Parts: sequence; structure tokens; C-alpha cells
Amino acid sequence: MKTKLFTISLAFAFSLFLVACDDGSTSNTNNVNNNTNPEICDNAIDDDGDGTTDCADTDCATALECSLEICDNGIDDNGDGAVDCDDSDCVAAPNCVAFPREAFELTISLHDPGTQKMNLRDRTAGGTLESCDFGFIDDEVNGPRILLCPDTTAYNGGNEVAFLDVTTAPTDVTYEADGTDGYVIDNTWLDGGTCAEGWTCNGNIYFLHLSDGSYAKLEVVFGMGGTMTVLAFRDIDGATNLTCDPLPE
Ligand SMILES: [Ca+2]
Ligand SMILES: [Ca+2]
Ligand SMILES: [Ca+2]
Ligand SMILES: [Ca+2]
Repeated sequence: MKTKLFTISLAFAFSLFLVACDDGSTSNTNNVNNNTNPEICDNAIDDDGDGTTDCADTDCATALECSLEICDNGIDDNGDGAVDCDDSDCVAAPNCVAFPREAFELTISLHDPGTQKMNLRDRTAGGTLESCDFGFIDDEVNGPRILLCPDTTAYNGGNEVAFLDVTTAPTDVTYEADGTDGYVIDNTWLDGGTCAEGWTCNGNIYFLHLSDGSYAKLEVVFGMGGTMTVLAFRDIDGATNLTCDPLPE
């Protein structure tokens, strides 16, 4: 008899529990209705068994650890203890990249055949590179000129300041193939003229279409006395985008 009363009491209590928890929803995605473990939002486990894990679970929509880190607001937005650029979520944020992956500086000695040709894809330089993209060569008469390697074409942006901030390879220009003299892109240096002896050549911009289909941009920062300093920008995924984040001071 006692056992029967106990069973009835238990059933009644359980029915009260069901009534108390019924919010009328037919959805079973809310943990309040699941009668299962609540989703913990940072343990890589689908705790409540609904097929979604951690931040992918709508139960975690408002969880701090599922917030996006905003990389320049001085706040630890996602509560992981790391603020802005110290947060690994910001590793690719423009303001957090100390040295952009695909923007780099080249120093080219026009009189050293061993450094005259460049491969932008693996950042190698050499005078006999088979897979080079371009080179700079001083032909003594006309000053330094760009030499395009096989299957590289280029557009000479001259010293158009407007091209400095360009982040997408221009599509409304004609990319020229190599000429018979190997110096297809002539100079239109900032200070004009032909870059004769003693030249100072700053500010020239070239867009390259590389043999793998990707684009690059070259910006001559400085050129004097047989040495050229060139910034090279390239998007690793090819297509038309260029990475043009400024280099650190
Ligand atoms: Ca979880
Ligand atoms: Ca889940
Ligand atoms: Ca932040
Ligand atoms: Ca953080």
C-alpha cells in the first residue's frame, strides 16, 4: 500500500513538473525544455545533443565566449582574457598585422646579376631564376627598367599617386607582354627624364599579372646609385585582389 501511494505521489509530482516547465513551445532547441544537459559554449562538445556544438548552438547566441573580438576597441569583447591584437582571433586584422604576409620590401642591386630577378610567390631572388616574375635591370643608357619574366605581363602605373592605395588590380588597363628588348615597361619616373647616371627614381608603380594568374603591385620606394628599394604587394589567393597594407615604420 505504501508503495502504491508513493508511486501515485511521484506521478503527481512529475505531472506538476511538466506543467511548470511547459511554455507552449513546440521547439526543442531551448535547453529549458530539453531536460538534457545545457550547452556549455566552450568545451567542443555537443552537450545537449541537438547536433550543434558550442557557438554553433543557438543556445550560445548570447554567450560572451561566442562574441566576436573587435580588434581595435580596447575591450576584451569575447572574454577570453586577450584584448584586441593580443587575441588570436585578430591575427589577420589589418591593424594587428605587424608585417603583412604578402607585402614585403625588396632591395635590388642593379649591378649584381645575382639579385636582379625576383619570384614574388616564394620571395626568392637570383640572376638565373627559371620561375622569376620580374627583374630590374640597368641598361646603362636609359637607366633602370623593369624586365618581365616569361608569362608575366605588366601595366606601368607611372607615378600616379592614385595607384598608391589601390587594393584591387586594375582591369581597365592593358597589361603588356614582354617586348623584343626584354625591357617592355619603360620608365616614367617621378622626377621625369630617363634616370641617367645619378638618377633618383621614386614613386613608380607597376601592376604585374603573374604566370599563375595572380596579380601583384610593385611600388618603387627609392632608387639611387644602382640600388632599388621596392615594395611588393600580392594577394595570396590570386584573382584581382592585392594586399596593400602599409609596411611598419
Ligand atoms: Ca558545448
Ligand atoms: Ca548543442
Ligand atoms: Ca576588442
Ligand atoms: Ca578577447
